[in-house]
Amino acid sequence: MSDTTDTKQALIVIDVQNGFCPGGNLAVPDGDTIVPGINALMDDFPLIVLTQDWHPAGHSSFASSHPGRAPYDMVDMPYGPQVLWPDHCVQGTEDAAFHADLAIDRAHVVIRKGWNPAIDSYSAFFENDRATPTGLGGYLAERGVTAVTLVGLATDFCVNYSALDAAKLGLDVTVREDLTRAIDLDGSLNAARDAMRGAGV
Ligand code: VGL
Ligand code: ZN
Repeated sequence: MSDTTDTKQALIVIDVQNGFCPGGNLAVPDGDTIVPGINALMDDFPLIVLTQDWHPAGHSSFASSHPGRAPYDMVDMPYGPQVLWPDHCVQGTEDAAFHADLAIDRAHVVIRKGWNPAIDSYSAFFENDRATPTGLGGYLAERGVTAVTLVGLATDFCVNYSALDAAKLGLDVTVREDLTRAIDLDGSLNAARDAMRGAGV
């Protein structure tokens, strides 16, 4: 990335919500420690996007919606394999709220995702069927954005999927790994790193 004050650059802050911070329902170790660095990085970008994991109660990605299943089990959904999660980021709850110290007033756009009861959505761009768009790709295209920098939670799920989709859309993608934290289920962090590097991120 050459010049971060270029108007073609956007910062995408993925899911910096209470649910993914210590004390949250799907806490990522040290998830809260990246908040000051993200706030500082906002100074360098003319366009700031936040994403918010925003599930209805009883969402199909929750283990509690699958009798006999436990969190972190895998199931086959019509759109492919899906990890089952603890109930998290339910719409309107404290768990779904942004971390209190995140500078949310600086955001131009907030993309809520995962609100379709039948499909999970890790990526800021497409739901987990990899086909249903959130609209962010169109928004960025219309604003003339050609390069995005990603930070937030979690490195190996929502950041990873968002980075891969951004690359697929032809954007120049940077992940500031120092401003992400991982869940790391069964080597998922290493797999995510390999996938992102392989995609030119
Ligand atoms: C996420 C699992 C389920 C994330 C969201 O933000 O990485 N992970 N929902
Ligand atoms: Zn979720």
